[in-house]
Amino acid sequence: MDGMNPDTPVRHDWKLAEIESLFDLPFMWLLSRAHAVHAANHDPDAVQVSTLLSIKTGGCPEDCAYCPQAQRYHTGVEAQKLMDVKDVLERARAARAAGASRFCMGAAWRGPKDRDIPKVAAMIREVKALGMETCATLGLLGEGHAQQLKDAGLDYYNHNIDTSPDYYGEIIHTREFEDRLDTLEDIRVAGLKTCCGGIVGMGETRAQRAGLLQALANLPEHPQSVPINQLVPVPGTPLADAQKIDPFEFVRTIAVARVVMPKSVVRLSAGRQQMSDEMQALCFFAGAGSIFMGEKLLTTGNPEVEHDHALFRRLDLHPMHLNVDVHEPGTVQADILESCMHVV
Ligand code: SAM
Ligand code: DTB
Ligand code: SF4
Repeated sequence: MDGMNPDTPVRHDWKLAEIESLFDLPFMWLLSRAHAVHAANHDPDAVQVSTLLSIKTGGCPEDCAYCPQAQRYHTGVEAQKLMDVKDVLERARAARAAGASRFCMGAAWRGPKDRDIPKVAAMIREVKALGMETCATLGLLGEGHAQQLKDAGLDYYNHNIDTSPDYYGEIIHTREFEDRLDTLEDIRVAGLKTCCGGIVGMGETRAQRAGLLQALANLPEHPQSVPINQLVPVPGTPLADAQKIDPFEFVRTIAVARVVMPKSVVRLSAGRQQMSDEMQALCFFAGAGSIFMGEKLLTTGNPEVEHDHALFRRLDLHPMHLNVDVHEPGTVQADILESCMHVV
């Protein structure tokens, strides 16, 4: 079967039935295959570490059924205005000191207004000057926005398709699936790296999880970064009481993402606070090569940094892409590496 050989070339013509049959493999077979693809294309001991910051929180006009920041749902998230550049920089420095190599700035907008771009561009320039990779997730981009962000030094733009095209209408009504594809195209054309994934555990079927991965894998280029989020159910949102996805089904989703997009970095994204350490270990084995580190995602919780450092130690994992010579004694990064590698 295609996708069963770890040397399978990058493909953009995945059929839904092929992806469904990967999901249907016996669990152990699927995991062995996914790990083989992972090890053939990536260092399986290295995990890319990103930290998120909500630079503009709440009050969003959109109706995404999962989102605590949509104004129309009563979730207790207080709307705040766009942060000041100096406060963002302080948080980026702290994230770098805790071991993050990429800093992701998120805004609860449908999309940025023209007047927002210079301020976000200033944030990007300053964070970049710290030696970190930069990522922004600001919603739908308008004319020229992607290029202006690129010119400011942005490395990645995160824009998720969230779910399969045939389930999308159950989750979001205020913008179309095609609007998202247009923004993804703007990102690609501007030469930014794409971070694009979705959410599982929103009541979709396995076929729809396969449809999400098919839509991602059949983009003109595979996203360099593929965040797979497990729904964080937030009281007040329409999905507050969604049935939790079976943990092994979530691991399967990571494994199939790994096989169909062999060169991409798959991120074990939101939902880690609700996962056991053992489940996360299975996700790393199945091909996850990135996490968000830091006690908060945008508005919801994430594991404690110390807990993640200990998990890395217990699994002999280490953070990827530190921007200084990590072996130079006395640097913050050397201390982090040492702390992560120390066997407890
Ligand atoms: N407003 C912008 C947008 O929608 O593109 C950027 C921020 S938005 C919060 C970024 C992504 O976070 C969403 O596309 C969704 O995939 C993810 N997300 C939001 N709420 C979530 C939740 N409760 N559980 C899991 N993922 C969530
Ligand atoms: C992504 O795919 N997940 C992140 C990031 N990209 C922006 C966001 C997760 C948000 C979880 C809900 C919250 O904390 O508000
Ligand atoms: Fe707004 Fe983004 Fe949340 Fe949708 S996901 S409601 S666009 S902040």
